Amino acid sequence: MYKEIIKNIKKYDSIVIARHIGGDIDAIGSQIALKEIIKETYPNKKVYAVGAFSSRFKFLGSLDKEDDIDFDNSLLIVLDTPKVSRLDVENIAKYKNRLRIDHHPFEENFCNIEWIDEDKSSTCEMIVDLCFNTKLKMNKSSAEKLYMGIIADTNRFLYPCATSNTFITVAKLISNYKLEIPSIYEKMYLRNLDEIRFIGYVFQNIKVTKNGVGYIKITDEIQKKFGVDAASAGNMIGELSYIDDFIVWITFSEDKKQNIIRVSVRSRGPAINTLAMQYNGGGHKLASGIRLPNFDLSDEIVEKLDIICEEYNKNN
Ligand SMILES: [Mn+2]
Repeated sequence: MYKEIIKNIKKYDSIVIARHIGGDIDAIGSQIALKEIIKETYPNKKVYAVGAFSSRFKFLGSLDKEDDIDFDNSLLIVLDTPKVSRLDVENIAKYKNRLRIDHHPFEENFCNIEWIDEDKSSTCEMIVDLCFNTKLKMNKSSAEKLYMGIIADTNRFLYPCATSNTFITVAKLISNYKLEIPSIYEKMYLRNLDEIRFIGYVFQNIKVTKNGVGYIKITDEIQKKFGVDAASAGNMIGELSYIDDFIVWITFSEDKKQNIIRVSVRSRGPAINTLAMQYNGGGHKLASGIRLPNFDLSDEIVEKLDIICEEYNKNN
């Protein structure tokens, strides 16, 4: 697979790198890092990292527009995206040649070459492996972004997707590129007091069902009251791990700008991605996301999760 990927990167002078909508640190980090890596290895190639920019992740760098791309003669590399409908790119059909690198559970095939590895913590970990096994060259900047993606998707090695291989990869990355961990964590985790007070609100107000589903609806009004944005509200899910009363936890946060409700679900036991798929969402077995038009279906989803937990409790 490594050979096949390199062969294709070599073949094209123009390469476009895309990833899922609502890009997170793993998606945008792997995207911008891979662009830097290809530029470092093949300085004459044109490389574009495309998709919506999020000022929240400005420490990862900036993105390019899809203008003046010669689609017929470009290679599209899709990162961290299990479904074509989740892709943040104008029109995938414009690209004849597509390559995908992803660690989500397989959902559908939409590229001619696909490297899918569910056992990898993150797409960033896959890109590091790709570099360590080929002549693709990282530098300190790309290594730092890839490290950030691994840290984000494992929640600082808290989640079970962090395997012994992840630790080996990360150790090599830190020592080869002399990564300065305190400054990286400062970029990723420094927060203002408004956000911390908002976390306090979430802890105070989250409810729990009979069978262990923690749930909270975070309206636009609440976000305004605490001076946080929809992205911060969506990120609250990461704060709720290791609460003994929850087996599954879910946040519904209103995004007034996009006119949607961002839903994040996490589990410590039962798989929740099949339920997410029923609502046009998806993701990993224990970590999924959904987008809803409004709060109408939220109670129904919580009820279904409660049934999933009831089943799970019977058997465990
Ligand atoms: Mn990811």
